[in-house]
Amino acid sequence: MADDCLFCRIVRKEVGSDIIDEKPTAIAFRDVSPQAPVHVLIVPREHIPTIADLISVPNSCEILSDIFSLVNDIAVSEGISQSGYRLVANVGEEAGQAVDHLHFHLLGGRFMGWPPG
Ligand code: DGP
Repeated sequence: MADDCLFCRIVRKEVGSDIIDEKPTAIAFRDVSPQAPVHVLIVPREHIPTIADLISVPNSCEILSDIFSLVNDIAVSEGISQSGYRLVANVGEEAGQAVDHLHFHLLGGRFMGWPPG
């Protein structure tokens, strides 16, 4: 845990968020600035800065299993498992990663394919 990390503070429930579901090593909450009708962030409880750092974490398999279980469960509960959804993880500044705590954006509920609708 990092004292000054926003998502660590959300995990510790020191900062309020709309938490949707939780697993032993990961939690899911709604993005404060949604880019789609469904926009959920799925984050490990442990402070892991990026995907690139995940490989050196001893329980990385358990964390990934919890994250992808949450993705599947939330896609069903939010009604986007059949229509489709996008799963995005930004890594680093150039990709637009603003919060240095690994997170997956689960986006759905609108057309995101090509050509734009
Ligand atoms: P990224 O740019 O990939 O690091 O995405 C960070 C996301 O975090 C961005 O879509 C907005 C979201 N966000 C920032 N601050 C908060 C917050 O305080 N609460 C919640 N729920 N989401 C936040």
